[in-house]
Amino acid sequence: MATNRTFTMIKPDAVKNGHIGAILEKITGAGFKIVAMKYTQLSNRDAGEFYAVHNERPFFGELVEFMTSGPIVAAILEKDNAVEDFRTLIGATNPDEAAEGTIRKLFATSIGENAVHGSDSDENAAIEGAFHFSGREIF
Ligand code: DAT
Ligand code: MG
Repeated sequence: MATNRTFTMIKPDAVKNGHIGAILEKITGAGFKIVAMKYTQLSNRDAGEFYAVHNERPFFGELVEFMTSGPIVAAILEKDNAVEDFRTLIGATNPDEAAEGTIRKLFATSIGENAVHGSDSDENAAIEGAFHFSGREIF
């Protein structure tokens, strides 16, 4: 059975472009409750660990460089069917392929700088949430 939490980051491109407020409005407007949130910046080590599954991919260096290039907003979100519904809300990895009205269609710059992260499974949602938040930061 699907759990009811997912993990997201508003990535450095969207923060730099002034989209934090609009993205949070899309998220809460779609029925997600914010149960943890922080404004922070990833170190090289953080980003390398977070994206370790991609470390053999040709874009890994660029990905780490981009994800550490400025502050991000990290959050844990709660809703029924959170992981799947949030992936639908953000749209495809490549904004050119993302459906109209999705967060990536509206706010992403490119496939590499694509505005938001969303966990791809319940297991990863739990791992990613725990990577960024301690128990007493989750409400
Ligand atoms: P998603 O973020 O949609 O889960 P992913 O897990 O396949 O996508 O990749 C993680 C991030 O890596 C993605 O958000 C942006 C970057 N990325 C993926 N594919 C890429 C590519 N072909 N070129 C550049 N960056 C890419
Ligand atoms: Mg992914």
